Amino acid sequence: MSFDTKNIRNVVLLGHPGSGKTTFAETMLFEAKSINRRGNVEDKNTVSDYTNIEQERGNSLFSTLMHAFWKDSKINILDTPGFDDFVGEVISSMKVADTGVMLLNAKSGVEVGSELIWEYVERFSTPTLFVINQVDHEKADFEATLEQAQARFGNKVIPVQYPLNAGQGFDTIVDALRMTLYVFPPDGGKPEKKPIPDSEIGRAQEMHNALVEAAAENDEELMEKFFDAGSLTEQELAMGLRIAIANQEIYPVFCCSSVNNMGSGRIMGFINDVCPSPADRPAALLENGETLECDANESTTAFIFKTISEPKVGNVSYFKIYSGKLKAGDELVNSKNRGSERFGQVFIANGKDRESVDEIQAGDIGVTVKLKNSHSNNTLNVKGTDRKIKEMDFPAPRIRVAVSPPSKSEMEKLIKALHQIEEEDPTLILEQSKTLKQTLLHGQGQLHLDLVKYRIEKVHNISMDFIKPRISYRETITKRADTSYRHKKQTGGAGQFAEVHMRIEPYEPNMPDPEGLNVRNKDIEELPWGGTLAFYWCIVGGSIDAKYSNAIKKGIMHKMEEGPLTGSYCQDIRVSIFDGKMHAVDSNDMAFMLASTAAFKNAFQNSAPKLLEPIYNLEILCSDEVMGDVMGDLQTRRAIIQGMDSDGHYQKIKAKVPLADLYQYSSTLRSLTQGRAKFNREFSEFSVVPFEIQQELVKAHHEELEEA
Ligand SMILES: Nc1nc2c(ncn2[C@@H]2O[C@H](COP(=O)(O)OP(=O)(O)O)[C@@H](O)[C@H]2O)c(=O)[nH]1
Ligand SMILES: [Mg+2]
Repeated sequence: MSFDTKNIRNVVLLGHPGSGKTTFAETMLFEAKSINRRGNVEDKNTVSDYTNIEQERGNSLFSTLMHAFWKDSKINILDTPGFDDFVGEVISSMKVADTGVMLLNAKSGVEVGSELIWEYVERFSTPTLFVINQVDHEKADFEATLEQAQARFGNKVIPVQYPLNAGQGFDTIVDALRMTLYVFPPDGGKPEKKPIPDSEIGRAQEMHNALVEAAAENDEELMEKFFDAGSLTEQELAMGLRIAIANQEIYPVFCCSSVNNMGSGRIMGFINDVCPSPADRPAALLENGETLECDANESTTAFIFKTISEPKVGNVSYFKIYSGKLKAGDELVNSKNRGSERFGQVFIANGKDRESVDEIQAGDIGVTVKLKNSHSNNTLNVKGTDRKIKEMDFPAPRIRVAVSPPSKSEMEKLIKALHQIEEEDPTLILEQSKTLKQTLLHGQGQLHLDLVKYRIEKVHNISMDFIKPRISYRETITKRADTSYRHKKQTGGAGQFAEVHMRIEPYEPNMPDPEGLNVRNKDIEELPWGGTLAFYWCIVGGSIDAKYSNAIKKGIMHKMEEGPLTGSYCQDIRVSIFDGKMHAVDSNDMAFMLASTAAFKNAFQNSAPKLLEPIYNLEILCSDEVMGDVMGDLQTRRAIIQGMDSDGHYQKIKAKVPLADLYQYSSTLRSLTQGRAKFNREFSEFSVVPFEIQQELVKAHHEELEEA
């Protein structure tokens, strides 16, 4: 059985953690009879949250692919984790989805997680519905949630339904699109359809008209019909809405109680009738700027949006067919590495359960196992076709930790396992930092890195501890110093002799030439770690042969790489070599290198050296009520507030904060605000470390050197 493109609906469930996405997916599957028993999050038996760690924590941490057959459609459902830490899972699911379903929690209104995801709805131009869930909750406030959604997401947010009796005992929905009242039996499921009572007819009609207007707005023919007849038929309405939704001109709002199984059937019906099929979406963008229509009769192109490795199975790849068809046994060529891959089996999935199928068509989402060398973001084509679907972009990491090194043999195993996780997770970066002499993990948040640790320990059986990562400081100078150093050694046969006189000064672009010196040659070098070394040759009268200038510069670079204060990189220094001595027999490159290293070190100590630390721009989005706590905490982190902005119900704080004070910021912020805040950070500049902190760091470095 293979579904035609036009009958496929790829739906991604979005929203703040706890809004009920996983529960909603479960009711969809149950209503569509994909499962005959409805699990729940509390009993840890939902189809979507099937991994041990998700069940342990009671939250989704990975995106999960499921599907439900409803009327004519195969609805592929991608349930995503709501935490901002796992935004990578959201991005990859949104890449392949054609409709977003954003769940809002009727008892808490629009929460920060949903706001954050909205950014991606806009970026991907995903046609999106809202579902105001949990209307059965005693504290449910549908109206307030709807108002907040309109305030936050704009006046294209238009209700299709409202609950007649929200709160405990909820069982009735007024549907203004169908102009029908739905009354659910106590255990949910299929509602009884009734006429809308007189008391509600006014409001329902008003909502209906708003929908009709939205549907007819961009279609003159429909508009005329509407004015002539005073209404549209259900089919005309659906047609108009289909276009309006696909163009993101309307975000219709539904209501639902997932836990009581009331409302999901109607929403699936709407997805079937009105939401876009993959062929109704704009053609997919390719890396070369061309586009690709979703057409089953074209040659085959598949795009891998997610890979995971499963114990016993190995590599599991999730892919979408962007054009053509894929049969089990087909061979495709990876457009990145040109390797040929056999899709021995093609599956459709419901969480951990996979069902093998013969073929899937353009627009559909499938799963395969045991691909040899294909990863997330790779496009595979039938031989003779060469396309690359535009790759997904993932946000830069926000936090970092260092890995406490276990024994050497364990370390090798650990790095290998981390590499494997890194390969599956594009939002995680593993870095072996030579300068910091640490293995670092950069991720999206504490939860994200905790999940990595969990997998390393439980799946790979390696113990792993996180420690505080070192900070990459820089060293520079603040005043001029002149110095000279004579290197002289007499051992057995040939001796070593070199004498170097140098001036060092803080470097600034376009600074005047060094006072009183005669500049012969300027070598201004951008350093690989940032900043500049300006190396001036000012020797007059041949006191040092120019052939030694390279060795002298090397000697300086050597110390610039391991600064005199704390062993950190040095930057922004001008060194002028203005005098010296050499010996006809005993002078050589080595001698001049050693002399210049020592001279540089001396001069550095005498030029009021300063330690610089990395400063990050921090941007925090938080709700009003936690603003005070967030600001209070920032004050303990040497933060400099740059600005505050209010954005709907949210406050945006911009600050500059030293990286050294951002350690564990992600978990602090989460516990401080119960998840009602998020942050981004970005390197800004290096700035001078306060004197007391500099002294502590210098002392610590010297102690470390003595120990070694
Ligand atoms: N009262 C009520 N609780 C719900 C509803 N939907 C979900 N929940 C509960 O809300 C919590 C979070 O649900 P879950 O599906 O895991 O949310 P997710 O994080 O968005 O996937 C769980 O305790 C659910 O039982 C609902 O419609 N009504
Ligand atoms: Mg969930």
